[in-house]
Amino acid sequence: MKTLNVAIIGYKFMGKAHSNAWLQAARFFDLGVKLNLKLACGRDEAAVQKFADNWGWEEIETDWRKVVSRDDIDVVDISLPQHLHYEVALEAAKQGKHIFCEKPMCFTVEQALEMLAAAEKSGIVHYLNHNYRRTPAVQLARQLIDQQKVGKIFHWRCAYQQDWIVDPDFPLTWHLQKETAHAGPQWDLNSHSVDLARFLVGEIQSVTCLTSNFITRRPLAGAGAATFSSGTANSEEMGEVTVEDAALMMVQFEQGAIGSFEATRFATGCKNHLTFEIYGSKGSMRFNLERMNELEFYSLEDDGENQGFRTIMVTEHSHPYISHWWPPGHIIGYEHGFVHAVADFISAIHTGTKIEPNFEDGLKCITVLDAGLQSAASGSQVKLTH
Ligand code: SOE
Repeated sequence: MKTLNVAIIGYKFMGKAHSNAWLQAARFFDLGVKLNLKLACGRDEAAVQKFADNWGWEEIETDWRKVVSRDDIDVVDISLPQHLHYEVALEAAKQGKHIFCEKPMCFTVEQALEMLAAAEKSGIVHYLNHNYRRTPAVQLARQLIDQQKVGKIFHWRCAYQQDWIVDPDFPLTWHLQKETAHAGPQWDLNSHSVDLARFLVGEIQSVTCLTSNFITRRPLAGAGAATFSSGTANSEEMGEVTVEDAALMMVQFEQGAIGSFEATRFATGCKNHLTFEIYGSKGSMRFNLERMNELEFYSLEDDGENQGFRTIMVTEHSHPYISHWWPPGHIIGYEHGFVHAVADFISAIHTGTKIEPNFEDGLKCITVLDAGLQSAASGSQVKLTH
């Protein structure tokens, strides 16, 4: 059986979620190849060694350029903050490595075009980890749409609400600085929501967006400060927040529907509250990531007096991915979408096929997000040219 040697670059939150997926995929899916957790890379040698020991990565490296140029590496997993995606992905593509890259893809449309061109030129499998697409309930929503159970879609309503920086003492982490994040929730959260909208409704042709800042200065980050975690001993010194705190975007879809996207880290009480609603000519659907095993469905095909939103428990073996896991009602979690992504990514490599979302999807997503920032800056609608 062929072995694929995987290297992961980055070892924080996404490094953890991806490592779990690289380990679990072979245990729950018949991949057709053997996965070898060959190498973990990060600047802090002691930290990445501890990470590698915990997850079973064979070797460590502190220089990503050495990783992507090694002949014995087949797959590069980019689990880094987004300001590093472009440079690493370009070099990994040039070296012919299959790429499993975290979202959001990069900073600009130009970077996305270059990443896509390099990946296509090398003939590699390139995947952009919008992990929520591989939530069984989201896949079921797509099946119901494809079966015309919702009919023509009129409305898309989506909100991705978190609250981890509502505390003014939360420090100035990389997510809150333009040079490392490019933008705030418009990039970090609306990238997920736009990907889901493209997957479930279709392409977007125009965007109108506004953004807001609620806290403009924060203490400089001390030790342990990270996503969702304020760490300790943050500095007395303050720094400027250089990205938006919230974004509100309205879009026109090419197929005629209109859509709204709310993205914020100031929705107090909402932890990872990604919700969408789809309203169509024959029915409607509602999804809430914090209740990710459920999909609410309304059908005009039900008898008149029996019409109403029903909650589908998406845990039957006939539902997407579930047959690989547990009996009905034994729910799955956040980490399972990453395992589904690894399984589908390896299948794409093994069968020489494409996987979605990939860098082409990423380019279309970045185009929408960037149009949103342009609209917020100008105060006008921005029409997209694909
Ligand atoms: C922080 O907002 C974050 O970790 C995002 O970067 C992830 O993409 C999201 O899935 C959870 O929240």
